[in-house]
Amino acid sequence: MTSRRNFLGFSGMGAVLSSVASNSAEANSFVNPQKNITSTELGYNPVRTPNGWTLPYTEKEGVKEFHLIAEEIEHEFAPGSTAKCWGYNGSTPGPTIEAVEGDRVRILVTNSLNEHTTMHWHGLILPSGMDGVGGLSQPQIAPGETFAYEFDLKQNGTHMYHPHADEMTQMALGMMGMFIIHPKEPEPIDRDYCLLTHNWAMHPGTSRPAPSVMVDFNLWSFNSKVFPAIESIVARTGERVRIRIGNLSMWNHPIHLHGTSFNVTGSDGGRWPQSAWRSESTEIVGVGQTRDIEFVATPGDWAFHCHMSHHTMNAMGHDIPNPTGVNMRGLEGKIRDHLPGFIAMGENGMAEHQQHIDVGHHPGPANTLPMMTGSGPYGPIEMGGMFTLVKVRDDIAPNDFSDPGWYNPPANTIAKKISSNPNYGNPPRKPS
Ligand SMILES: [Cu+2]
Repeated sequence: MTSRRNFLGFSGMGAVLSSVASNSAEANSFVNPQKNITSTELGYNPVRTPNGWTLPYTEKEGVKEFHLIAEEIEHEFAPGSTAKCWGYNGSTPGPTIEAVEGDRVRILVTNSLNEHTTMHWHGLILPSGMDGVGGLSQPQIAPGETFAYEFDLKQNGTHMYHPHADEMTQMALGMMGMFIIHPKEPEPIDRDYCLLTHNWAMHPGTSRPAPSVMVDFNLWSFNSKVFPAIESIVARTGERVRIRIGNLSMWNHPIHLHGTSFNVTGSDGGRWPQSAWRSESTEIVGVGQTRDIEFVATPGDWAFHCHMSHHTMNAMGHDIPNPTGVNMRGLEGKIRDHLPGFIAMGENGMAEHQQHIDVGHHPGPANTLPMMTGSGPYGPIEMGGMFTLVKVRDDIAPNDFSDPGWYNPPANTIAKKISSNPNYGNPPRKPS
């Protein structure tokens, strides 16, 4: 078995690749879509995986060979919360696999876990024995073993991969990735992004996701990151942007984009004929499904998030008594006699949670993210979880994906205060 260290060198992660590539004939044939290879050379416009990466491959006698390794990793959801997760090649989600319809691919899967695993290619049309269901379509891949999967790509679209062995545990800990198959003919997309949704039960103060939780999760992620650690989707005004969204979590996610009407244009069935497109502002991406949305970028900083409002929060108690409207004056001191540091919150709403956290006098449990976090140019954004931004500017170069900072709106196009008098005006109320 190749040692993990050697393997990572061979797989070309980051700077390691350049030193290996210069003195290894095999590594010279390495195709790394993240390095400056043009879309013409690749034959497709590569997908960008925010906070993630794309798996390089070697071309071997007409077969594209990829190598995944299942292993335990140290993962950061956002600064302030790290966990021992399981993933592939050093990350969760595992690296995005990209290939072209008609390619023959060989995917080596090395198991570096302490229990067996397999790999299922979710949505792919392939021989039954390559489908990766442990015990059904193949023997389990024991710890230390490497299996080879090899098949022709007979379709195009947005697909996923995940284990089909102790699936509940292995997926709960982060083992999953996206598998993008481009059509033979290039598509008129300027920027192509992919996001994999997931949920995690990180009990307060702990550092391993709990696999036995079925519904009461407390971290909701795009590409295993939570707001404000999720990279922005960046585009230039007028560009056609596609975001491919996959769901291997335990909930459905109504994914919502502000400021535009997008088209739902595809799935694991590839890019649909235009007659099948739907104009939406929110699209439910069901468990086990993928959906592609496309829109023409308009300038601004636009929220892009799951519309389940608890899915845009970080760690929180879901079974606390309702404090809204409860007069808690006097209560705080009495509870503090028993619980030093207790702060009575929520009488007027929950927004004060972030204020208390931000000023630092209400630290939460160790390794646990506050429920609301993140700040914008006008103050706290009061979000978490599956929330990020689409940032569109007029002056972004074609291959520039760097964060352009905050949007500076044109004069007279921003909501503004016109009164501080609570009795201002005469708003009509529903007649009694
Ligand atoms: Cu959601």
